[in-house]
Amino acid sequence: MAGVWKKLLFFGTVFTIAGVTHQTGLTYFIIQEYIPLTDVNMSWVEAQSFCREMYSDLATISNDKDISTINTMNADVSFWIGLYDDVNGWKWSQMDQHLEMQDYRQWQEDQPDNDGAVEHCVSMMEDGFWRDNSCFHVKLPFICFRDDEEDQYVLVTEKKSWTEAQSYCRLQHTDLVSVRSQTENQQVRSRLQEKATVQEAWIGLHRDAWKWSDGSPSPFRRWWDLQPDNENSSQACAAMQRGGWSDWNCDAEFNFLCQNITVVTLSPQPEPNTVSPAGTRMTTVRMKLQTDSDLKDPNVRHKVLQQFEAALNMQGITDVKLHWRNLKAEPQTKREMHVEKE
Ligand SMILES: [Ca+2]
Ligand SMILES: [Ca+2]
Repeated sequence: MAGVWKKLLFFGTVFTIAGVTHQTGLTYFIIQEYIPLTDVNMSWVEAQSFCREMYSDLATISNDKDISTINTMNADVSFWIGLYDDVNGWKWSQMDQHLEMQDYRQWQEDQPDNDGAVEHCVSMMEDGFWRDNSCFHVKLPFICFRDDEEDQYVLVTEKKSWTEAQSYCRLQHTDLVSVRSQTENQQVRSRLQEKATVQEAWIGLHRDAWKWSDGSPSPFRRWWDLQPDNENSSQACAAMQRGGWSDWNCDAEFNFLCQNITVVTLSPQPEPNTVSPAGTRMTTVRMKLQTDSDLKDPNVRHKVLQQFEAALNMQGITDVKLHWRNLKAEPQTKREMHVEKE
């Protein structure tokens, strides 16, 4: 069943080159191929599993060119992409300084709610319970930790954003405070209660928001106006429609966009370039392709050549004609490519 999908849908795939790097005589190409799944609706997690099983992952979209490529493949429908809000990715500011991960949490009822999709930092109320707030737009007093056995907790009553508070604590003391147990929570709460004017203060808990399923660090985003909004505090997965993105409940069922990543390794050949009688220089390049795509498919092979040619052009090498040459003694996936330069 899944195999049939792959075969039927493969016709609609588009390749783009995601990156070219050089490393000690070898050149690596990473070819990203988008595969739209338009005949099936799944939740985001189901779609992710499907893409990981059949291809590489749900799609990462890294630039305007990717958007244009995808727009030629999909009409008005909504479809999942690989972007998700890591709502459980809480970490302590001090973890950056190798503090051990702890699971202790003291959330207020109905928190964290990521109201408006902008709440990625945490404050403590005077009753000792926590809630999430905007790291940039909300200004609060805060509690720093300092490495001093006598007096570890410093309440700063000046109101700052979480990010400003973190910088202040790191500069003046050690860091924003970590709260890793009921005992520590009580100690920090006591410090907060010492000032009657302070009802709420930043602590060191925070998280990153949107992440790509394949781990790509790409910061590219193409949200529609007023999105993401985390409507009803229940939206943590991104879908694309008509070129822009919105956040949706991850249980919604949509079409989706997978990606296949092909890693192409070029090995330099030992023999020198040969010049044909007609004056054409012929270079043989051995390529190793790591891919789930069917390299016996002429369509796939043609597209790999196209992308390779585009990559050569980007490096100022033009007027080349590329051909595949099969090597009988080698496994199916190892082939040589001819580069003719006129
Ligand atoms: Ca909140
Ligand atoms: Ca939304």
